[in-house]
Amino acid sequence: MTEPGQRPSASPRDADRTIALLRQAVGASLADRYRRGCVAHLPSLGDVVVAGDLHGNRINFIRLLKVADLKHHPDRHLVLQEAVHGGPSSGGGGCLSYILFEALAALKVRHPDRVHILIGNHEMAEHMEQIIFKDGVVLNRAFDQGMTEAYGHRREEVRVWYRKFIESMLAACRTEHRLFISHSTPDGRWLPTFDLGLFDHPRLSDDFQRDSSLYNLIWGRDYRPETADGFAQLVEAEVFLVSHTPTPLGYEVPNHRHVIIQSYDDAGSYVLLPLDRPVSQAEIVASVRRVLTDRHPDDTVTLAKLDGEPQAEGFGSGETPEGSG
Ligand SMILES: [Mn+2]
Repeated sequence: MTEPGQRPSASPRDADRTIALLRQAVGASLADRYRRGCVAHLPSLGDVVVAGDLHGNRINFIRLLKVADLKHHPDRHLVLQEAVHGGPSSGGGGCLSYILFEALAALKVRHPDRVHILIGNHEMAEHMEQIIFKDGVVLNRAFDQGMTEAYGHRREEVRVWYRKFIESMLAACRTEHRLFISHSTPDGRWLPTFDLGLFDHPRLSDDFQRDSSLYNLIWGRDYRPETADGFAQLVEAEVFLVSHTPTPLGYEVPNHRHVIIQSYDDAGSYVLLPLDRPVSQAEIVASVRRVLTDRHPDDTVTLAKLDGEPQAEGFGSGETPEGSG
């Protein structure tokens, strides 16, 4: 998941500015007009771009913003997930995915009712300080190192607000036509005790423990048809659009209900779906596109702005935040 030649310098960031941004992002998340409990109920109008795990890939994030083009599509929504862990490192070995994490916060401030951020297990692990390894590297430690390079002795102050932002994320998005979008779905053995009350929680504060329903929702990797049917019945859905499981081709169709997509590497993919009618699993699969199909020459300019400081005023577009009405 490295991006050769696109390695940003680990420049120090202004802790006060970041905290102010995160505070705004938490407010925007909780005031999202489509939010009930910790679920965004998308309206039966317009369309939605859904991305899978981003894992620090800033280039794919920038491409997704261009693809979604929210400015010119007032009835379009954008669903994003799992920014932290992965992507490029600083010279000092710090994980730079905090840049993307803060960019999601900035985007939520800019489009409070149309950008919806799903919680992934890596955000949950950061919140819980639960160690996650990948390829022999402790991802949390690398993430910590990146934050130390950016914020120095103020790292813990910023981290408090990282936690609050994570608590304000969504457990799921759903459409009026029985499409359920979440980071993952629970394993079969967790279904009998799965607490649907999770989705009524106004924010995810008491859910950060092992074997909570949130934990089981976003860590699950059980794609057996009978498990999919069981959860579909439980949440009254037809089709599940998830991420979480690596898919070398960008997407995968493991059973008759799930479509898995990821957005973190060159095969990274997204879907664009209408919201005003039901979409079948086959239609979702047919709509899968690669994020990088058409890169733009100005991507690197946008990237430089992203790496500079997080800001809600947009990434080089000169746009101002939308009202939250
Ligand atoms: Mn995951």
